[in-house]
Amino acid sequence: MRAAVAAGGPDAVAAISSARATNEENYLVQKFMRVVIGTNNVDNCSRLCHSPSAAGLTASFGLSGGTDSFDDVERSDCLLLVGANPLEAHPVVGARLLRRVLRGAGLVVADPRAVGLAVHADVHLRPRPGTNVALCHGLAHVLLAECLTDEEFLRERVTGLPELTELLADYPPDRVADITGVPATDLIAAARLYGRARRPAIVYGLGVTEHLHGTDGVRSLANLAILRGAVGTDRGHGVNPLRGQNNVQGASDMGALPDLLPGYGKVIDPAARARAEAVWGVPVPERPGLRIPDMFAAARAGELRALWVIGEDVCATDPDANRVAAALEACPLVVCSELFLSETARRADVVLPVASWLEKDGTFVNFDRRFQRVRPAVLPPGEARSDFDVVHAVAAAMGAGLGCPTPADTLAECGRVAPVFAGLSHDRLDREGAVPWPCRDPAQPGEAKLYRDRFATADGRAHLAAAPCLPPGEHPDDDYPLILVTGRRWAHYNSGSMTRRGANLALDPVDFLDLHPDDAHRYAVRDGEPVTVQSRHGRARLIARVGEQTAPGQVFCSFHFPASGVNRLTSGHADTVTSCPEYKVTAVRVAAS
Ligand SMILES: Nc1nc2c(c(=O)[nH]1)N[C@H]1C(S)=C(S)[C@@H](COP(=O)(O)OP(=O)(O)OC[C@H]3O[C@@H](n4cnc5c(=O)[nH]c(N)nc54)[C@H](O)[C@@H]3O)O[C@H]1N2
Ligand SMILES: Nc1nc2c(c(=O)[nH]1)N[C@H]1C(S)=C(S)[C@@H](COP(=O)(O)OP(=O)(O)OC[C@H]3O[C@@H](n4cnc5c(=O)[nH]c(N)nc54)[C@H](O)[C@@H]3O)O[C@H]1N2
Ligand SMILES: [Mo]
Repeated sequence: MRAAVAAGGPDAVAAISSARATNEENYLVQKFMRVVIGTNNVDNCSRLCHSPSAAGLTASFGLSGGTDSFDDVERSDCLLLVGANPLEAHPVVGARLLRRVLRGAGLVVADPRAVGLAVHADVHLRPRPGTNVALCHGLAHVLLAECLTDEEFLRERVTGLPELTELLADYPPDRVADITGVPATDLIAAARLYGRARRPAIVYGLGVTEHLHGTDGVRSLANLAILRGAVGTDRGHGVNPLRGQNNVQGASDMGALPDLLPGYGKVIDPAARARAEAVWGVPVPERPGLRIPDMFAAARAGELRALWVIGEDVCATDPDANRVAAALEACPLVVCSELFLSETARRADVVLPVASWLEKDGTFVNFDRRFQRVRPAVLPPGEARSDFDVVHAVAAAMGAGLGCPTPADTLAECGRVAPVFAGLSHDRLDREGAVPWPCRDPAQPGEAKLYRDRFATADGRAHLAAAPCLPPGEHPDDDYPLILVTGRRWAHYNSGSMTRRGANLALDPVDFLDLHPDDAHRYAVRDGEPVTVQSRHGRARLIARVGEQTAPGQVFCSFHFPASGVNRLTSGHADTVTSCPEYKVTAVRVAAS
């Protein structure tokens, strides 16, 4: 890395930090990059996942996290579940939501597929993939038209109503039905359920974010809670992303992001930099760093000379995988910190074996912003060391010290850089179990529910967004007539590197492509037989599974078996605000193989 800095300057080095690692490890990685290397080139897999939530929720409400605690969401009398499949991807949450529904709460599900909780919904909206913005506007149109809004809340605590009202005139249910494929009657029924509930809650997932206009999707969804006065009040339980990795909220909270410091101070804000500089004792670079896709582009252009990939299997899970492999090939030094010899580790110049969460000490932040402790339950195998020790050792080898000798010291230092975490410490978590942020003072309980008094925006108000519905990046045509949606299956986890090694493989041994009987017939594909899927970017081989869970014209698969090549199919299109990949819309064709 020293040679890379000497040859290309600090910005010729970049790191991808792990949303699976602890807060303390993520804090150290970003500190290493900013203080020892001297660059903001650090990012984490939130980029591929819920970066549109961070951007959208911050713009609408002021802070980058879900608005309410899950315990509160569970008390809601009407759930609006959009683009999330918690029975498979968040089974504990899914089971608790299902219990709530079976006990009488209303349920509206918006998902193109008839899976999971959709089967139990009062109304199941099946929008065409990539049309969430129009769908939300359609619901908002009905809320306004039928006076199901909270006028006092809108007057006292909200900006942007005139602009949104004007935009919504263009989204009557009939037009929205044309754009989304959702019948107008279903749209009206869903809006009435959400609009008439006493304490509605919105819960959502990647079906909202992983789109060309994912941030607009989040903001349009937030509009619904704002119109109802169901956020920051007792009249509802807000807007809640079901975040993915065990510590993806924490990795971002800790500032493993190219434009944000720990606690979300902006790199371009001199006051935020000054706070970090006062603790770190060195200047913080002023220019935001590279996002993950820009790191790969810089590598392909010969500008990136060293890339440290920590706990992310970019060759398996980033989109347009052929181009990711080309980037790693072009980069003179690739270092990979891993539990296993992943697809990425295989292509790295140096592999550093690291310990898993079961083997280390620190904290995670879960999806409702609660800090919780993890402690070593077993010893790491062989020469594996924690990411914490590895980052320290690499800094030491470069002649630098990072301070922060223990994870507890590290969280304490983070609290000095980021006032929103100042009230947290390992001691306190050991005593109290879980504490949510913001928590500015050791004497405060932390804010499980946000925005009771004011929103955290500059003017203290919630901001309605009047974003028009724009088309997705990929469109079907004669050559690629189907839309491929990718997502999760219950028995496997992301790259599958942790679930294809054990008994889970027996639960789900085959990488299926789900398709509708009409399409199976049209393309002469038979249930249980191999199928080749071709997109404009690459090719994958899967096993056909014919059924009615997917709508005609759409196919679905996971990305849990890298050998099948699913992420060679997905495109470089990404959310225009955050660069989150458009994993949910790829035009493909299928053929028996
Ligand atoms: N078993 C298991 N659990 C996991 C994971 C795993 O790999 N396996 N991964 C973890 C991670 S990292 C994450 S981020 C979470 C993700 O959890 P989820 O967000 O629930 O996961 P997905 O299955 O990717 O997508 C959710 C749904 O979005 C729908 N969808 C696609 N396009 C659209 C659209 O345009 N509009 C709407 N309304 N819906 C759409 C899909 O049909 C899918 O059912 O899960 C976490 N939990
Ligand atoms: N087609 C398609 N692709 C997708 C998605 C999609 O919906 N569709 N979803 C995207 C999303 S939301 C996400 S979050 C990404 C996830 O993608 P990744 O983060 O790449 O996948 P994981 O399998 O969760 O974990 C990556 C690696 O971390 C290692 N690991 C586990 N614990 C530790 C640790 O403590 N330290 C270190 N150093 N390594 C560790 C594991 O061995 C594993 O190889 O995939 C994205 N890719
Ligand atoms: Mo994720």
